[in-house]
Amino acid sequence: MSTRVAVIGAGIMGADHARIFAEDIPGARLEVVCDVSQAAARRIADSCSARDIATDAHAVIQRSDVDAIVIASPDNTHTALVKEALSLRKPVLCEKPLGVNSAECLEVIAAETEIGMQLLQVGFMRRFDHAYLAMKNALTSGQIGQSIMMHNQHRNVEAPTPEFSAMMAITNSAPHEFDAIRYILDTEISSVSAFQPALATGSECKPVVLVLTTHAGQLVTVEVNNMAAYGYDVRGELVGTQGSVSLGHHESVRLDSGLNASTAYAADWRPRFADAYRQQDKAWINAINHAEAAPFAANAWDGYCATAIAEAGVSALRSGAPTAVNLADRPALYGR
Ligand code: ISE
Repeated sequence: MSTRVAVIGAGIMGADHARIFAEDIPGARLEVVCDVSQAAARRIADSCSARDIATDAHAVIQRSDVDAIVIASPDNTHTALVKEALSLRKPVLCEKPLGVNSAECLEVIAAETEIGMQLLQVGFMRRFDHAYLAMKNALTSGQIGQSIMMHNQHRNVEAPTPEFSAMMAITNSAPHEFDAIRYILDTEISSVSAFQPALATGSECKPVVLVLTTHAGQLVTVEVNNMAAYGYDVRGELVGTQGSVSLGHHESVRLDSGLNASTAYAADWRPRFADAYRQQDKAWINAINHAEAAPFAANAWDGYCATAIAEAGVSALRSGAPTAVNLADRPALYGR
């Protein structure tokens, strides 16, 4: 059985997903690449041997030769497209963020709850990363005792655009951490405080340090730095009562040469998380083909929580005060 997939959005992530479906996933067939730019859709479709291209996402979702949809279009288009796919009971893998605000995410939750089954997976691929999985395993196996603190660093070489602000770093970059924290600690976030260096850096996007408290009582830090300059670098440490576990180094190769040892940094997140994306997409197709939930995957509730935490982070940065994360009631469809 082959699931016929349409990828909506032929930007960086759409192109990556298209390639993964074309090359790496038995049980899936890349049917359509859709983008408002026909040339972009054509370029990706040709390089991935997709059967067809399109420029109208709504029409693609309706097509009878499309079974499942990957949404990698601009953030502000996500929820409308997700809701359209859900109304036709078509499974969706939606890139993060699920919505640009929590109200949008709640609309998706309402739509899915009405259908009564989970058809949406949110693209928090770090859940499939071997290092994050090992971190979670160190905790659940009891090796580090009880978790008390988690430290996260998320550094990009530079902001994607000159207007990209610190607020946008909280809503666009940090949700990966928000999701990983909830996933690993298995608790919700209670409050967020936000801090920035006072000195001028010449960038719109000065680093932000967020301090989060959890329902279970842990203290968590998140540094989001979109002017790191030296390379893409994600670090993390989970500190327990009996030990600590850290994400390993970003590269597996160390070069020893000229009286020096060095490792290379990638320019963006794709090499670091290439395998996680692959595993995520594979799990999504496997779940569709076997009509079961993908283990580890983020659902609509997780997408909503990440956006709600980001909102609290933005208001904490604006006000300078700790901000509570007030979540809606979790529908039974999403477990306890
Ligand atoms: C980007 O949108 C991503 O999703 C990447 O995974 C993340 O590392 C980067 O900071 C974001 O801007």
